[in-house]
Amino acid sequence: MAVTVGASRLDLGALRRLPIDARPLVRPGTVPVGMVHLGLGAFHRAHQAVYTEQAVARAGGDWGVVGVAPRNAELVRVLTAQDNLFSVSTLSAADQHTRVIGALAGVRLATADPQAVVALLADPAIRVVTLTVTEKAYQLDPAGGTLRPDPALVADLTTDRPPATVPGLLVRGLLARAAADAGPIALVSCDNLPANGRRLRGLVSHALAYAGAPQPAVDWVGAQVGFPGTMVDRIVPASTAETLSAARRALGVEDLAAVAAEPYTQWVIEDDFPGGRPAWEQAGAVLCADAGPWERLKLRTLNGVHSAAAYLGALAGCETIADALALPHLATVLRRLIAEDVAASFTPPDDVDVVAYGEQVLARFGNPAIRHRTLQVAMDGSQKLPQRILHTVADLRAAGRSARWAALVVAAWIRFAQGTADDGRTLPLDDPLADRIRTALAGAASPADTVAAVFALDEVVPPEVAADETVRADVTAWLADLTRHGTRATLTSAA
Ligand code: CS2
Repeated sequence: MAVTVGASRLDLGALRRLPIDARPLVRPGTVPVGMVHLGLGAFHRAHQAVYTEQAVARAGGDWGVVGVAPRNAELVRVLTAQDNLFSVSTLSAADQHTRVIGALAGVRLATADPQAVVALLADPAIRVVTLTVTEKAYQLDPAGGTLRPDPALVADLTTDRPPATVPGLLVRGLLARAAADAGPIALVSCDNLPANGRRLRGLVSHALAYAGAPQPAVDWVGAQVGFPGTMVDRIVPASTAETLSAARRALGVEDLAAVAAEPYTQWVIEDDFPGGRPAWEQAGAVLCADAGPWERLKLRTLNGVHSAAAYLGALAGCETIADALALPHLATVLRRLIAEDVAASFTPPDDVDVVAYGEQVLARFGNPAIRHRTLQVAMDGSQKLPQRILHTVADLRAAGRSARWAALVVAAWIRFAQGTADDGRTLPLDDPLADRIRTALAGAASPADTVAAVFALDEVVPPEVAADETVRADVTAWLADLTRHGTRATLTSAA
């Protein structure tokens, strides 16, 4: 549907014209600032922003959020023009509900004014920093979690120039906060990394060491900064023209920062907030001592199966995850992946039935109103595969079990990285390690050579998986099938 020319814009003045149930739960601009969020992408807007607004509406607290976009100048321009307002449309097959969210108290663009971000992190009013910056922004080796700084991060850590990377911003901010003794704070990773709280703590401590930070500052960070781990969940595809049209139909005004999301939402948070936190439990979040089991459940079952559907779907020419789910036999194969491999690889939290959880995940993937592109889920595979699939493989093999279905996902990723779909169309390799992956693939002719070359990428493939001949043979056999017979035939004979 075409955008209506001249439709007025979402901003504070437009709120009173909105349907009552589409208005924010708090009066925008009236909640004092207490939080910074790094990474203003669609996921944040439909997840932490929604929880935080609801927590403040129910329980109060000075938890207005300053949203920092690392690079997206256009989004910051739009949100500024809209008085920091945006809407979330919750979509199911039968229903749409759109509401404007009033959580954001301000927005900043890190590349335009990094010092303002550093100053915020050192501001005693700020006591919580949440992050959704995607896996690659942490600059950690995905398999092992050690720091692999690129030249921009090295410059951030070893020179005085304004920081240009997320770890650079955090380290400069923490050093400024330590120098000002500005009080305790929690840095909360909400990215799909394994043990994300521990990873972020490790990142900060490696980066401080790399920067040669003085011992009193290192001690201050050790004593004053919490790194709670979290499990975050809601399917929120990148916004499209359709997302904006749906928001406009519901609101009667133009919202250029609109997002659309599925109804399901979950947030499990370790309760380690030395400077306090919003009452997120009032908004349905679960606060606990250890989010690890929830995180494994979600990364392996939801995200692992998502990646499986994305690679196999993209190879078969499917545009969206929902289309992929409709491929003959794909759902059967994903059910076997869940029941035979994923469920056998770890102990779930609170006696969750992994197979039932997996059924719910498959139903969510099939939501026809959520047009999540296979290529979006497929991107950054090198950063995602370890926690989504390769740790499942490692744990199954350590227990002496087969990892045959997980091996199919590894093979599908490799075939995807080779760059051609079954119908001959080119598939984009959008990955921070794209050059290394391409170089590895270029020299290999047979499926066995290809798997050997990919298994030699030690920042992606854990050593015990790379050395496992059974896994290597399984991945090679699947890759040979996908190459010779195509995805549909491979699924038919596997199911
Ligand atoms: C997806 C996730 O893009 C991806 O890699 O698997 O963004 C997924 O939609 C979310 O983690 C759901 O909580």
